[in-house]
Amino acid sequence: MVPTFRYAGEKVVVMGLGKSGLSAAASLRASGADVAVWDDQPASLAQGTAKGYRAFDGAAPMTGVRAVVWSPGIPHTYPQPHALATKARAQNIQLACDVDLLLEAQPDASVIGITGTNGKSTTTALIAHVFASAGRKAAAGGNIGIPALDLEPLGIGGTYILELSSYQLELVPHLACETAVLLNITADHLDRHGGMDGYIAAKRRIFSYQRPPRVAIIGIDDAPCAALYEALRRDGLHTVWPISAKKVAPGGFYVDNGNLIDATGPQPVIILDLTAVARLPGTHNWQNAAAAAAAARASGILHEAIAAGIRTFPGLKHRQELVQTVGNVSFINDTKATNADAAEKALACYHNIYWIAGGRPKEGGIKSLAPLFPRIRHAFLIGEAADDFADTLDGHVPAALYDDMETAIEEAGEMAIKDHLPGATVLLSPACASFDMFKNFEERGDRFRAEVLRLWPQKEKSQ
Ligand code: UMA
Repeated sequence: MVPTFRYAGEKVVVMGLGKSGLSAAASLRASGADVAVWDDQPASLAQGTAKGYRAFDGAAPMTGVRAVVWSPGIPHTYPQPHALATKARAQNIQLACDVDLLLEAQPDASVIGITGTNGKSTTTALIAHVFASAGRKAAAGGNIGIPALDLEPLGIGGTYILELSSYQLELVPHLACETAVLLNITADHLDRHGGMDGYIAAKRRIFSYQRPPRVAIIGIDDAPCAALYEALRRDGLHTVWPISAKKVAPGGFYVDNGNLIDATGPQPVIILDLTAVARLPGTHNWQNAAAAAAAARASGILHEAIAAGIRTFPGLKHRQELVQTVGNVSFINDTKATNADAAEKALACYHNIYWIAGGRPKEGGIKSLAPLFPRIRHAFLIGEAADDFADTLDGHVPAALYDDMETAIEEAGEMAIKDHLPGATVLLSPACASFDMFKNFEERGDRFRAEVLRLWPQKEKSQ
């Protein structure tokens, strides 16, 4: 746990008692702060009071409150500000999330921030793995699922590798990354940012107040990021390294014919052949690898050590995770694909796909995936989006609707095993949020893994 002594003896309100709120409350209390907590869900609030925290009295004035630690999932501006956010701001109290408390508490440690619509967890974990295999003192956390204050104090010589969501980027006034990575931008979370401009503005904050050597690493494979890249180059404040998985990126890191290339020096240097790295399939993962290599290089890690780290990366749960193989059928858990753009990345990696999709729909549905429909043998649709997805697939892909994911898994697996097509893949890549049927995407992925292993327990081969 990272202590937050700056707030010792001060009144602090922790708003939201999910993972990050509970972690912040624990650090603050252990550091001597006077902590009051709130959560709009009575059960979550009760969990907090059962731990001995005082419930915040929403009707009382906020006199003497030094800070409000805001959970990133709670709206504070769009679509409507939460009443407590309005009240705090009226008292000139700035909202900040747990990541900000870490940055305040650990000013001597270095910070690498990673954001982007897709791929940020894989990139964060990959950077952390490269640092660990190079013998560097580092810790990864943030949106990846490890609350910032649950990390260890690193101090001087240590590096925090922080996955930052657009929600968190609006709540980190002390952010000052040595190295900041923006992977890509496609529409997501627009309701929380008042539209696309607000979402891009939130992502851009990762480059604010960077500390020397101020390395800005930006994917140039989508229009919003390419425009930001040009703008940062023009402002002259940063060392800007472009990254691409699709084209030559002079002065940056890119992938050509599967080779990851560092072109920041006088001559381009091949770091390694990514086609041989089974845990990073697809061009989207090649972009993640290019970003990770760039971030490691910015911290002085040599090419050989970067290549060794990338080669031995074990992969992440819930992102194209190989759960089981039965004969020639692979069962892949890609529950983290909560929008069409993320699902597209996985669909592009396989042929003869038995696709389990659906959940709480995102704007635009799956129309953008039409070019990949020929890869899908059959769709098994669940959740609130099922009818809409079936309409989009009609005439292109045979589809059936299911009330629960378990039945969809069983039928998808049986059909794939019976069809016996080469490289067949049962792919959970829902292109939807999970909240209509599950607590979160992790629960959806855990249930997929458990059900696959219950139905086909024999582990024949692992990747
Ligand atoms: N709550 C209220 N009032 C509201 C809304 C929510 O009181 O109006 C309460 C809920 O009852 C709940 C708490 O706030 O108890 C939830 O807080 P939270 O949603 O911020 O969740 P945490 O458990 O603290 O998790 C957060 C991140 N969640 C979100 O940003 C939504 C986690 O990212 C992150 O891993 C964790 O902190 C640790 O840093 C998850 C996520 O879905 C993975 N992120 C989004 C994404 O990746 O797309 C941004």
